[in-house]
Amino acid sequence: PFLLTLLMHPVFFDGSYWTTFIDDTPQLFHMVHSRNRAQKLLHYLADLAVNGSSIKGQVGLPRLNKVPDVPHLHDENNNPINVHVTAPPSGWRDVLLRDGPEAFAKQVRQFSGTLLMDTTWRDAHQSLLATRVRTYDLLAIAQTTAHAWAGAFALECWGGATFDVAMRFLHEDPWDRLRKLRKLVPNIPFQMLLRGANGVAYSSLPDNAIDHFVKQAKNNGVDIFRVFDALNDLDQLKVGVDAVKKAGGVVEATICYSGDMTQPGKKYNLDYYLEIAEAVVQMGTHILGIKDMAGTLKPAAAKMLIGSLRAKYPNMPIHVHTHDSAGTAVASNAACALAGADVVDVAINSMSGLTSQASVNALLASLDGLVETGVSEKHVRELDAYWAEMRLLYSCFGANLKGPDPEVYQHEIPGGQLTNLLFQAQQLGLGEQWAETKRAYREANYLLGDIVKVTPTSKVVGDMAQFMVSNKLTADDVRRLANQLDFPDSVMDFFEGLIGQPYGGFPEPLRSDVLKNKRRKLTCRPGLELAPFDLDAIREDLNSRFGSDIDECDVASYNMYPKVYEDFQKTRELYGDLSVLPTKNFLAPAAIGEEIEVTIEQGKTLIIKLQAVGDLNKETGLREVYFELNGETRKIRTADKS
Ligand code: 3PY
Ligand code: ZN
Repeated sequence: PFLLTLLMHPVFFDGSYWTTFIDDTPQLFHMVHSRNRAQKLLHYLADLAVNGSSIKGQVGLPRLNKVPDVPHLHDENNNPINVHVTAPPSGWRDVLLRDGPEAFAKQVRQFSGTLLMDTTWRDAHQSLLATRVRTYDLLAIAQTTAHAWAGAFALECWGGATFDVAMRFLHEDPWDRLRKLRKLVPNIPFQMLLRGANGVAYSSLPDNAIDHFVKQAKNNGVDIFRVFDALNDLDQLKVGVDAVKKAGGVVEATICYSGDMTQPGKKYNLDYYLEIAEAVVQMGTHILGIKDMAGTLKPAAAKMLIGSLRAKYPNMPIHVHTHDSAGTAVASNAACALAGADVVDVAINSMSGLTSQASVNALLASLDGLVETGVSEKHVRELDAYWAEMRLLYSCFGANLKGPDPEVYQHEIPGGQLTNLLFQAQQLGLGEQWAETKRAYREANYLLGDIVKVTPTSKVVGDMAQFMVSNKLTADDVRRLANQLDFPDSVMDFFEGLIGQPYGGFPEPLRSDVLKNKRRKLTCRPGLELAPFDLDAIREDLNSRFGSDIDECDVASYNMYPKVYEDFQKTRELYGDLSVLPTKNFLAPAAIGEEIEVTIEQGKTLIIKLQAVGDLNKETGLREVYFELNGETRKIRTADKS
């Protein structure tokens, strides 16, 4: 009856313009549109029912077979707080919006204790769950989080790997995530991780693309930008810092901490950090960041480094980030707080520890009676019930890491990469492969000149390590045979200078031997060699290929990841907006008879029930999958890929 109504509509029937038709009859258009959306989702669910999940990195099924419950927070009289009707308490974002970045930084510095940033929505799941946490699950807990973390310095919720993974594996739009979370969390600043001149990509982009990206990020909800360069290359760092300044964001220019500065003879020692810090302060940062991506900042080093910076820059807020890979993050964070850090990073308990950040409640207990944080111990504890379920829901992406890895002081693998490499070794089923990879990683690092290791340089070292393991090469072999070997692309890029200039220069003669005569030897930052992007032409091209609702955020996504963006658009064309599906139904086939509730927009809910999966038609390779959609039977033909 619906199609008939549509076809019998006089405007449609007489062939008038479709667009005019849409404008004049919006109610009919909306019906077509939502039927279309429903139909597309059924195609995804049918494919899942027939072929199982195709999400890369997923091993098995979620260990939670329901939508996680949202816990209640309780006030001081132990009455539940209805977070949907009660506005969240005012927070540091109110200060920022009222007073601007400089005054915000000043007030952060004046806070009598040490503030906390929660990394649960970014680094914690990047480090523990391969960055696979979906917008659906973040939105469900957002209002509760706005209450529970009201006193936080910030929520880290964007950037790093989340951008790429959202589009590539979750088939969702990272900008949409940002905007929706922003609406639900008005009171706490949002922080993102920006890889300096690389934006959120793995290599340099033209400066105008970085400026454009950062402007969209600021306009769509990011307040504070942690900007780093993977080699602490100041020219590369400055590209990101300048972009944030132009966009009006809070700049947290960050020094990457590497190794253990307390050991004698280390390349990255106190003098090195003080020299870089001075340059970063001169760049005009609002906040000075220290980023210990591997978790090798021991308490003694924390005391020395933060204590020295505190004394030298009494007015500069200092924000420290560390990982718990060696099991010392709580102790290190406490040492930072006692040495005068203004902000340290923690994660909600069920998403903390191991390669993630320190547990919030462990740190609160450690600082109890010593340092104020402004965070409610009870509320974050109550919030944790949600994340305990989330760990089960996303268990199919976790590496089987059981405890701290004290070898991190030797191999210095960043948290996220450590889980990733372990996961790969476990997939190969070779126990000894893991020990070998870690050993090779350490050797590869020294071979490359003992570089700072974090995305994208950590990938260079990781690729080199895997290259050495798979070709059974020692560091000496590599040096000796360098001009005959075919190195991974990332290693070639590094030696060419496409990732920036390492402190102390490139190792020679290895650089020349690796590059042979195939690549240049850049001595300046790579962005200087790149022609600016023609943003108008890119927008027009995307418009012509993907429809007229392309906006500046699409242009920015395409600039960062052209191929990933194109694939994302194609998947969207096929299946619609998949971010509306509950996670268990995104990851695992529905059971026969299972009802799935999907809200495709406010007030519009679909009830989908999988009724049956038909036999394979051997001639066509198709199966018929039967659903009930809001009470009506629908049949979807799906290719059986087995
Ligand atoms: C990233 O760049 O994604 C990182 O998490 C670096 O620590
Ligand atoms: Zn980190």
